Amino acid sequence: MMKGIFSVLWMAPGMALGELAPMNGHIDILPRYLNGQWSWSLDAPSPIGLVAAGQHYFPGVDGDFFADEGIRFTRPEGDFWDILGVAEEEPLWIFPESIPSGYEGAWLGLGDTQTGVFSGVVRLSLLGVDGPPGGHFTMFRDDGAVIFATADGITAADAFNKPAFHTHVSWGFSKKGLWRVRIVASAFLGPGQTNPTGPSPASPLYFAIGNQARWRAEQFDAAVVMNDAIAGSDADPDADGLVNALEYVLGGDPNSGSGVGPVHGGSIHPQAGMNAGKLTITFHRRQDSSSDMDLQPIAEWAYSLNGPWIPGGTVLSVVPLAGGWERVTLRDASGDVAKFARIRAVPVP
Ligand SMILES: [Ca+2]
Ligand SMILES: [Ca+2]
Repeated sequence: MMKGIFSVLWMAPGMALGELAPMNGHIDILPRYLNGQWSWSLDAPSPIGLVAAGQHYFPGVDGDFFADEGIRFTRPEGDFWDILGVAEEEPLWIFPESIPSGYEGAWLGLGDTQTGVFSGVVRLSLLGVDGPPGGHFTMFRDDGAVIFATADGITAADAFNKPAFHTHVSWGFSKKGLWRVRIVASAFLGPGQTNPTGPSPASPLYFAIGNQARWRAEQFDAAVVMNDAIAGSDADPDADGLVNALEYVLGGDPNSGSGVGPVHGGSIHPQAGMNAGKLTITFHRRQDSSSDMDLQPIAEWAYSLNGPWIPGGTVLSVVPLAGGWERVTLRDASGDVAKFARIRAVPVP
């Protein structure tokens, strides 16, 4: 996986920087060539309509596709599907080529080619994919045609002669997280295979799978969103002592040192207290504890700052708040009296 080395390529004229915005529904990707220059656009349902590429992300929910909960599938049996980069029976996440009626997620096609501009096809090549370490991206069609696949490296074979008409494809990812897929277009202006256009700038397409990745896409602008040193789980870009993973689970703003959570309006720093002679800790968490949430906060207790840290606690109160949040107070449940308590962000099982 390459990181960050092409960050100037997508700052093409007319593309503004800013936080990424979600885009759902039927979306067509349009490489276009006008006045000797390539550009990339996205054609989305109203009210978004036609916009320059590079400013939106496609949200994916980690839930069973067949139960209408999200875009999680299971890798089929058979050696052919090794190309997806996951073992048989393992999960993978697919923005699908074909959808059931009423589907509200993002499904992405390649739009109609401009008429009267090119001689022959528009060739799309995979320039690079950034995403979770060890993850793989595959673009394929339901008939089994593999168009792009990173599990066997990115080579000249990762190319597609796009038909003139609008066509949909599946976009598969082997891990949850935030992904950037960059595609380059080229074509001939003719007559025949003459007058090549040269390659287009790379189009960044952002896919955010799982609640934490969607949160990341909404918190950081395109210039830094793929930079783990700023937007990654372990980073603390606002230097308030809470790494982004803790900002995420406690409802903080990763770009502000404010101690008040912008969504739930309470303290993002856990508060210590006493109840019946025992230590308590109060913190905020999401009411949703589905796998889509990725991380959740748990309380741990210790007699010394060096540990051992023992997870658990007796629930004293759970107060529902706006925006799907709640405020929780736990009390030390040990026989002795703990002197220290902390909150740790752990994966949702
Ligand atoms: Ca922070
Ligand atoms: Ca913060």
